[in-house]
Amino acid sequence: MKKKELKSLLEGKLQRHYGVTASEATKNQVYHACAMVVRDILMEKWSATQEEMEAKKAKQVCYLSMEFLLGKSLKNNIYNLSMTDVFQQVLQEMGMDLKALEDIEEDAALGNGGLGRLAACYMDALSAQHLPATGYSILYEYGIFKQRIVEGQQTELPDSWLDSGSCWLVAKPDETVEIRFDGEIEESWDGDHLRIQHRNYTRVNAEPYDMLISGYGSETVNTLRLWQAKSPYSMDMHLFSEGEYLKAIEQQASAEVISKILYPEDKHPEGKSLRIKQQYFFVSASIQSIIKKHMETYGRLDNLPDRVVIQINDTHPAMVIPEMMRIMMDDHGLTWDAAWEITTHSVAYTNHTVMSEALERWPEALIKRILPRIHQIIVEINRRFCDSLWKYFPNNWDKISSMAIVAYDEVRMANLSIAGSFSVNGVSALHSQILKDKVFHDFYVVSPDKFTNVTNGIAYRRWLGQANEPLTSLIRDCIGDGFLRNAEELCTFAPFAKDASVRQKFLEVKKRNKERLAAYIQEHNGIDVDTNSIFDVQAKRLHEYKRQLLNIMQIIKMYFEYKDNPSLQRPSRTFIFGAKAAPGYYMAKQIIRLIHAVADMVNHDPVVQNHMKVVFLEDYKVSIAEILMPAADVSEQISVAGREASGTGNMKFMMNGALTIGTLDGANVEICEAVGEANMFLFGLKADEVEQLLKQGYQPMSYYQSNPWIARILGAIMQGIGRPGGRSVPFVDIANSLLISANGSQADPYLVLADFEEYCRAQREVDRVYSNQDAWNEKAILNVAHSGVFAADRSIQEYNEKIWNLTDLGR
Ligand code: RUG
Repeated sequence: MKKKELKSLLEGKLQRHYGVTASEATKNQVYHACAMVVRDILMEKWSATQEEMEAKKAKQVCYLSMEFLLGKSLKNNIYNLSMTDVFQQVLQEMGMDLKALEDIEEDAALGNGGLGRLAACYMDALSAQHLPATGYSILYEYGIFKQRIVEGQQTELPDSWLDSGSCWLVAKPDETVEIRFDGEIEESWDGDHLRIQHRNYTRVNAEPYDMLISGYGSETVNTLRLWQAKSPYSMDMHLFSEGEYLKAIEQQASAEVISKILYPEDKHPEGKSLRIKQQYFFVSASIQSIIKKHMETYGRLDNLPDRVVIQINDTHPAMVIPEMMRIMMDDHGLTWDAAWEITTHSVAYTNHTVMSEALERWPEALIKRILPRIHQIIVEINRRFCDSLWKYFPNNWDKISSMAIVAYDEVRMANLSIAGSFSVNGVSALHSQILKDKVFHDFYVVSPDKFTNVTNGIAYRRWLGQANEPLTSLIRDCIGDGFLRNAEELCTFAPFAKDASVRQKFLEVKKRNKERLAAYIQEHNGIDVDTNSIFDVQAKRLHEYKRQLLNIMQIIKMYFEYKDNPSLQRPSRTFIFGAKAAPGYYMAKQIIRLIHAVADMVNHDPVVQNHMKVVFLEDYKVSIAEILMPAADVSEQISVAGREASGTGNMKFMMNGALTIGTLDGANVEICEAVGEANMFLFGLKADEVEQLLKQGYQPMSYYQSNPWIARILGAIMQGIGRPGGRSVPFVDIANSLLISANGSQADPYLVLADFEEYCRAQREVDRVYSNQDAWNEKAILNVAHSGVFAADRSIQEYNEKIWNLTDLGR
């Protein structure tokens, strides 16, 4: 688009929507005008995509996910439309700055972390690969909480993102569907046809809002459909006139609370009825809309699996299985067998965790009360499934009951997901292997062909192209810009690692990015960090298995080493953390507090502060990650082996030229394969060694007794950590969690003490390599060059080849 045309489009929006000229408009008005212009352009492409899908009778993927962690849209859409330059120029002429407008937009943070961000990356890649897709989720009014640190402790504030975010939503009120909760099921025979009637139910309307999903350089614009809960009942005027104001709106409020807020729990599902309602609400709305559209087009359901594949992102949308059965049997009169055939050929399940506490289980009584018909269907699926297992495991009731979907008064969503789908995939090679060998081994024995792996990937044009313009232009200067369409071309950057002038330029790029982050830290934390120090970053959700504690213990050790020997020669370090803890996760919150106490101690110590600093970035989110990743030298991926399903932050850091210090866990294994062991810092027990140690009886106390550093650090943690000469805070519970087994539970279940010595060794190796800047930069460039395999484009191609078999709209 030419400058002139864009200018007149923007002026038109300002005039018609706000009654102002460009020179009168506020920044906020110009932001909204830009969003409207972009949305119009996308809408045209979206209509063309829909037409093409209809003409080609295309097969599409319906990606059901409770979470889509989208971040900001304006910059991404303008970039994908290749309109960054023209926007910049026109806005400049209007006396505005594109970057400043981008900053007005709040992150759309409809997700907790990796799982939600993955869904957003995949939507982007699907459009870029011109593959037809619709994402389905909930239009949460409040996304993940805003984290505020008060006196070193996390507090949570609501995140209302819609003020700046609603301009990306297209309301589709005519496509509203009805969702039914509670009540009773009445069965009656109509000849030989069983009639199911749902009586006394509570009705909630699901209203769709569509977001248009662009992809880089692609004409395909896909849809992300977000459902909002609305009560069909207006206020009770009788109660209102009686003065019962709260009661008058009670019914309305209890329906609308369903889409009020994203659950901020990450791998800590609780048996809450609101969560069940959220899951069923969005699953039922989505599948009703999918089936309705399919019936309008084809008038039959037997060909549904040829036109639609329903990918469920973790077990959260697993109720799609009984819900599909319900709609096909009760509303369309299909037999059980016909409905089951269609369901199990349409649904595919991605597992994202091996942690048993994160595999969802619902109290059966709760499902029965809230979703009586769904409960009946789940019970019948379970009966038939257990029958079918008999032939594989005759007389083996233990095995069958461990695989059952309903047992011990619980509904096991993972077992339901496996039984009701045609594909089960893990998200890294190691994780998928663990699923087959351990977590779902018995299911694997029954249906080995169902199981597959698709290693995660990232929307690299956002994480490299947009977030790191200086590095992108250095790569472009060396190898051209083909890598922005085909990430595999990044490998042609590898030979430049040997080129001294490229290494020098790489160093300058890193320095610029570190300066940008340093300015952010100065502004938000008031801490002055040295951009010549190693920027060592751990940014991810706070969870014990991710072992932020291991990192902070090593930092305390370094602190003591400088105190013991102030002339110690080492490259200086800036340790940077970004992490939200689930509000109810006590130990995670304690660890955040410990990080702050250590920061207070280190940053105020006159002897140490010139050698090291500790920084905690408040409210870590997508837009902070975009500043953080490009500036990192060291990427901390230090989970206990066998627990992190994949990780995706590890990929983003690598692509921006950080060297990984990590265990052989999740996708770190594949990072190691791609870049080579010599270009990262591996340490720690491997997954099978972890299992073995835990099985044979892990005694963390023996490490405490034999390693004087561990004893000294834990002693300090117990006694109290804080600013020299100031108040210190004791962290007895943290130390105890590593040493004492309470109520029969394993002390230090994530083997922090077992891996401590090895981790410290790897950190000294980081110092050694960093001391030779040339050697470091060579390795960093090789990391960038070998990161192409972690593009979401590759993951999407694999999903398509192994599972989806979609129609390519590009051909
Ligand atoms: O913890 C996993 C990450 O390892 C993974 O990279 C990400 C995307 O696959 O999903 C995360 N995850 C898992 N988030 N929530 C869950 C709970 O099942």
